[in-house]
Amino acid sequence: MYTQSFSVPDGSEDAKSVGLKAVPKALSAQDAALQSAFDARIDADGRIEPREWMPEAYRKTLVRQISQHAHSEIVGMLPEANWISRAPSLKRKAILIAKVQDEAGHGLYLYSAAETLGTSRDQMLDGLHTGKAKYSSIFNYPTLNWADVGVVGWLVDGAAIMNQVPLCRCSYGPYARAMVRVCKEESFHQRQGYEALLVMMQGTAEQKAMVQDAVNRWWWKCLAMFGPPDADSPNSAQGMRWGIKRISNDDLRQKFVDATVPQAKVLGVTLPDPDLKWNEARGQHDYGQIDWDEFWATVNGNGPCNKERLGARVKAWNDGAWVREAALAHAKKQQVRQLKEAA
Ligand code: BYC
Repeated sequence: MYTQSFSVPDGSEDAKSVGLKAVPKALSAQDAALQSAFDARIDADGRIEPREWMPEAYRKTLVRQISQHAHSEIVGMLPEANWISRAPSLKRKAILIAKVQDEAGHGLYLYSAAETLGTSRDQMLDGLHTGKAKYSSIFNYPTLNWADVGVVGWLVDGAAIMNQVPLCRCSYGPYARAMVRVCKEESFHQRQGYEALLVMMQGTAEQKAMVQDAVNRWWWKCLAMFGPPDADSPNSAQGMRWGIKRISNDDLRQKFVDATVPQAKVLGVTLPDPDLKWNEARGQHDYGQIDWDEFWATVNGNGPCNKERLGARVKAWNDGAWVREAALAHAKKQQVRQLKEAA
């Protein structure tokens, strides 16, 4: 089962029963002072940096979210990499290779950001490989044809940007800074996907039908990507209180729908939702019901590609063992040489 949340020992049972402020029960006078300095920094919208004091529950939440995010980036390489060898032209192949490489880079920035919280990369990857850690539901669906690659760029990366731009203002410095670069690259990814689809929509009837079919298959999965409705989101209130999350799951989902509708019109595709319509009074679009049972089944390991995705990551890790061993042996040799020279 690929279900359990990533659990990092925090040395404190109290952290499990936190309220809106994660204050362990018996705080020493020194800890109480540190906690109030931390709260004041958060209230003033300041940044927390790695060597500064932070409540264990804040650290644990960040490790959970950032490591899940990192896993999503590297698992997210798989559905698109599947099309590198079959891209329809050299230009599309070069763009796709660059995009997939960017996702690997995003994974690296994010693992590095999480490491500053005192967790090791091996520990995080073990969480992924043993199925304890989550990664985004969206990457458990197959990319069936070339139009899927365009739609993943347009809608999946579009949803990712909507979710990630507010993370550039996250209260934890290393995560916020990593997100600035990630968002710049994601916005290139989104535009390349949209442009590839615009070209297909000027092609044959068959090409147009491929695009519409891909939009039909991905639309609802992208809406679910933002996470459960606010009322069913156990982590939201605390995440927002700490300035980790800035905009709620439902508000981001609404912004995504409102931004995407006009783009779909320009593209000439229909979004597969009979209930999707402009609500004059709200100044936003109404939309239909998301299938949350399907979302949770996928998050809990039973989506169409969960086993394939995890299998590919475990195989890559095992196949790369010799590279890690060689790098360590080389580093050791260099260290011995430097010590000899210094002596
Ligand atoms: N899939 O209380 P909630 C990308 C989990 S990368 C799976 O609302 P939170 C891209 C959630 O983890 C996309 N699980 O949680 C990459 C929690 O479980 P745990 C990834 C999900 O943390 C390559 C439980 O449901 N983006 O786009 O406040 C190529 C309850 O949820 C999902 C990020 O990771 C999901 N969709 O909010 C192209 C961004 N949604 O951990 C594109 C950073 C929820 O308690 N992360 N869950 O066991 C976030 O912004 C937040 O963590 C989330 C969830 C909005 C995802």
